[in-house]
Amino acid sequence: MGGQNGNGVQDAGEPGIVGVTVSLEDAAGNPARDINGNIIAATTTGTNGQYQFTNLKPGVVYVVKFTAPSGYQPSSADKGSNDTKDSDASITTGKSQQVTLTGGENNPTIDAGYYRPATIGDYVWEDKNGNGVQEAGEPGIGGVTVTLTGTKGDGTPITPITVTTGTNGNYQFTNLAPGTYTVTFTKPANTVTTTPDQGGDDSKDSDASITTGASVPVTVQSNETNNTIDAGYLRSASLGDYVWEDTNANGVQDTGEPGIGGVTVRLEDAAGNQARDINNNLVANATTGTNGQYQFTNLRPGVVYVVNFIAPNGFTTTSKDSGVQMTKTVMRARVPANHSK
Ligand SMILES: [Ca+2]
Ligand SMILES: [Ca+2]
Ligand SMILES: [Ca+2]
Ligand SMILES: [Ca+2]
Repeated sequence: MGGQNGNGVQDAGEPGIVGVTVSLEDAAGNPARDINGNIIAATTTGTNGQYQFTNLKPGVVYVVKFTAPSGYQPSSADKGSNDTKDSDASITTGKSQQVTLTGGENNPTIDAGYYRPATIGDYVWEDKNGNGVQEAGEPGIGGVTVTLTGTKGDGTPITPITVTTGTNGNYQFTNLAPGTYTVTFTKPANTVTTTPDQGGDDSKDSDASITTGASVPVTVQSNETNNTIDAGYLRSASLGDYVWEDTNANGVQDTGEPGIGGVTVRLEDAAGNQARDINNNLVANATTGTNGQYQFTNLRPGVVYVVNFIAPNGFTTTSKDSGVQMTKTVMRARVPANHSK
């Protein structure tokens, strides 16, 4: 009687449920009577889920009523084409169709299938280093919209369900029928989706498609909890911020040393090519403002950036920052320059 895939059909490996109350009623919904006119007592299913009423009267209407066991939900009735393998209990009343027997008949086709609710979750996090793996120091992201769509095991599409992640980044869809579902994450503002399926541990990786935000379809069985459906996002970083005239050439920004405007600053990758931002677009050169400041924003955490300062006319660049491992801290770039006077 236990349905694990929720399709309403008794499949191989789906166990019987012991201790379920089964009663027999007449056409009017009263307790039924046997061939001798005695009221038939309710029974309970045995260890393999089986029950039987014997000594019944031919030619009269009987209805089998199943009482759903605690923690279980009824499978849909009359699925598939084989009455010996389907469920006959109405999901609302627990009652079978009316059955009328002939003398000597044994009808073993009146069955009931139940499932236990399934759960899908459970985490949206900030993938600070952009490696696609949940690690210590990478916090959850709250307020992210997560939507569940899909189809129950009996083929019925569900009405989409939407939840929002809590402050710790957790979410969960509970009380689901066994079935096949897709989880779609809505990307938070100012982030990009990390690459899914990294690192070989599904409980620690991201499952959201970079293009659609959706997971692959996930199938859950009766009573199953799948908490491996997660999404990681990177927040962009920035880098700057100052070019100045090192009047005394000591390499330190001293009081009274002015910023230099109009300096071209090129951001490069480790190979010396023009760098790309968090969205993989080329980063345009910056030019310092009149106070010597510049900034590159919308950069990708976890990749190498090199800042290449192109000395303005009349100045000589005496060193160049290189091999900068991006973090979320803002780098103060120094450009010692000798002003020819
Ligand atoms: Ca089944
Ligand atoms: Ca049946
Ligand atoms: Ca990570
Ligand atoms: Ca996962």
